[in-house]
Order: sequence, then C-alpha cells, then structure tokens
Amino acid sequence: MSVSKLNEREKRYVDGLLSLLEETSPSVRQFYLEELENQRNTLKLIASENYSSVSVQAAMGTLFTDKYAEGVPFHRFYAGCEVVDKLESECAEACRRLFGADFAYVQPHSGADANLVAYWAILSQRAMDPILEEIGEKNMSKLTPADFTRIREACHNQRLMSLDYYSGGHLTHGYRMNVSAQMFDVRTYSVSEKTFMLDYDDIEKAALEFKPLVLLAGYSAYPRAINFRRLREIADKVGAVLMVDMAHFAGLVAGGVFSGDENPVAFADIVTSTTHKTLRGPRGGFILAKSHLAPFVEKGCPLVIGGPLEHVIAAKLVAFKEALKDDFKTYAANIVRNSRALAAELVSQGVSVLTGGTDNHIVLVDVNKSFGLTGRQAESSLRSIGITLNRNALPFDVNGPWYTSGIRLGLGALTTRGFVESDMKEIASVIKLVLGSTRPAKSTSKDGVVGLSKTLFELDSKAESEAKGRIAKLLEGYPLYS
Ligand code: DSN
Repeated sequence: MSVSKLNEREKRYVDGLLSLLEETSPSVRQFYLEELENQRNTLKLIASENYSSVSVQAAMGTLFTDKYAEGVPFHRFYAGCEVVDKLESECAEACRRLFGADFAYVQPHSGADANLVAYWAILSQRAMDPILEEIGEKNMSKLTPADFTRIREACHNQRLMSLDYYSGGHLTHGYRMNVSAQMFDVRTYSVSEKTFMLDYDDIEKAALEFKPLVLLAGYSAYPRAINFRRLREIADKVGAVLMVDMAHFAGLVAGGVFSGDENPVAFADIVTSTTHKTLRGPRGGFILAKSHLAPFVEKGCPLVIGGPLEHVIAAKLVAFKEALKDDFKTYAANIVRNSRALAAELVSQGVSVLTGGTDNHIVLVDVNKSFGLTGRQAESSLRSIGITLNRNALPFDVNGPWYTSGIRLGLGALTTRGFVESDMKEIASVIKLVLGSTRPAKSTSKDGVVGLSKTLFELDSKAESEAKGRIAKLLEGYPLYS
C-alpha cells in the first residue's frame, strides 16, 4: 500500500477528523484543507520534507499528548506512566533494531534537540565525569559552588570540528548564530574547491592540527556518500569522539542504501537524526549511541529536554515499524534512482549540478552559473509555477546565506508520491524552461541607483503558462492522499 494513497479506512479517518473540526474549530479545518491543496498541487522537491502515512499522522493526534513523562521508561518523575513506559521502550527498541545500534534514545523533539543532547552527553562523559570521579561525588546537586564552577568551565570551549555551513553543514554544527558555536571552540572543514566533495586527507590534516574533542560529520546539503570508516580512523588518530548527524539520510541508512563504510551507525560513537526527512516519520528526533555513551545520552531529560512528547513517540513507533518492512528498502533505493536520474537529466540539459551528480536524495544546482540568478530568485520563480524547493548556499558562495547562488532539490517526497526515473526528464526540462526564462528585475536603491535586484525577478509569461500546464499534468499522474 502506497503511503500517498488512502484506503477506505484512512479516508473514513480523515473525513471524521474534518467533520469534527468543522464543528469545533472551523479555521483549523480550513487551514488543513488549504495545506492539503498546497501539498497536493505542487511538486515538492524540498529535500528535508516528505509525506508521512495517515497512520503516522493519526498516532500523533492522540491522548498521549496529555501525559507528562519526565525521566526515562520505568524511571519517571511522574505518576501514571505505566502505559507510556511500554510505548516509549517499544519505540526505542524498534529504532535500535532498525539501525542495528547498541542503544536508541527517542525523546528529542527535533534534530536540533538531538544534537544538543548529543553534545552534552559527550561533554558529560569526556569533560565532567573525570572531574566528578576525582571529587568523589556523582550527584551534581551535592557539589560545592566551587566544584560546580569547575565542571561548567571544563565544558566550555571544548573543540568541535564540523563541515562548514557553505559546504552543506547544518546551523547546529557550529554556525556562529547557533548555541553550538557559543559552547564550543569550532573549526570547520570545507569541501574541496576543485571537486566540491569531502577530501579526507584535508580533514585528517586539519584534525591533527586542531585536535578536536568532537569530530562531526553529516549535512543539510551535500549530495555524496560519506566514508565513515575513514572518518573513524581520523577520529581515532586524534582521540576524538565521532559524531554523525544523519538527519537527511536516515531513511537511506534504514533502507540499506548506505551500508558498509557508508553506514554511520557502524563507525560513529553517537549518531543523531530527525525522523521526518527520508525516514518519512513524524517531525522529531532521536539518537543512537554506542554503549559507552548510552548512560549519558539517557540523561537527555532533564539535561536538555523537559517532558518527552509521548504522542510523537507513538508516531515514531509507527514510522519505525513502517521502515522495518521490506518495501521501505525499495522506497529508499528508488529515492536514489530518482535523484540520480534528475541530476543526469539536468546535466544533459546543460545545467550546472554540483559534483556532477548525486549518491543520495539531494541534487544541488548552481543557478548563478547556469542562469545568472540568485537562489532566492530561482526559488520564487519555480514556486510561482508550482515547484516547491529551497534556495541553498553553495560552497564558497558569493551571494551569502540569504540570497545564495544555489537551489537544493530532494527526491524523498516525490518518490513517496510514486514518481519514477522516467518522470525526471520532464521535471528537469520544466526547471530548465522556467529558470532559463527568468531574469533578475531592475530595482532602485534608497539612493536612487538603478541595478539588478537579488530578490525580484521577471518570468516570461509564455514560459510561465506552459510550465504550469506541464506541472499540473505531472501531478495528475500521482495524486496525493486521493
Ligand atoms: N531545515 C532542515 C533542512 O532543510 O536541512 C534541517 O534543519
């Protein structure tokens, strides 16, 4: 059964929900219908989004939202947790099994939360614990103010090495506006200026020089597989903890596309993730850890998290069970087939695709080089004809993180909807038509100087109406939640 098509029971569920909302909260019902229209009638190429099953959505909308459960299963600070204890421990076990990990922690509300818990778990083990051992007191509340200050100071300015934002790293990987950069002394590594891919020898050189406590891999916008065995070797050489943020490609790991040296779970001490991208679950996060870090990760509440969201944990369990089924492997393989086909079509139509292709669900296009546009203009122009995707900074981007020179395309959602490789030629051709017919508009600055806008654009009206028709036709072939 395809996630994007509804069976009779699912239809009845949605109908029931809508008629209930009609009575109790008509505006919510109206927004639901508008969002359905939006998701249904546009070609969703946002790399971090997907379409979850109605079972995932239904599990989220349950009475579990009413239960507080601070602590961990069977060790809570609230009464009445007998049922959520079973729910949460089954969810963690399904997650652990799905990825073949030593330990899984399913409480993080998001990927950013998961990263914060992971950072502090590492700091707890590597910076705090040795001091607590030395003092001979494990209970923080019993420490003297002076000892507690010593602990806090030991945790600050530890070294983190991660992929830089422009090379595809995430904000929570040490971007200055994020708390990660304010906690850690951060040094970033970039992709190679020649290939736009990771250069492991360069990373090793930088790591030997910087000697990070945490070597972090993972990305928000990088189209290639990562050799985690090689990163493990580098981490071991410098005594670093290897942390991987697999938020984007968790579905490809679960579905067996990334195996062997490309499977982070086999090599990293700690792996963080979201549940809603290629993994196709509810919006949320989780952490996998090797046994030596598990006791520290488990203290995520109250370290970072307050009450875990048991209704989302219920939906995570539904999603993990879906991903444990054989057809999820097919889904994951199809994502990469589609992604490769789209990259190849764009290249064959003369569009500049970073690294010349892809190994995962992401395709990065340099719209500045190919069309003389900013990413912001390309994003808006494509949205105006029914393609939804993000602008994205590219390595060494001259247009900064707001305007950018690139767009990021992701195939997780369209693959769920049923699109296949042979559709990619038409999608690439519409993208080429639209961007090739878009020009930066003129704009006048406050001082009266006329120049080219980085935001405003003009799209040829003939191309616009042709593209809209072609997108509508593509969408007709793969109805969503029909
Ligand atoms: N916003 C997500 C992404 O687009 O990669 C990650 O936070």
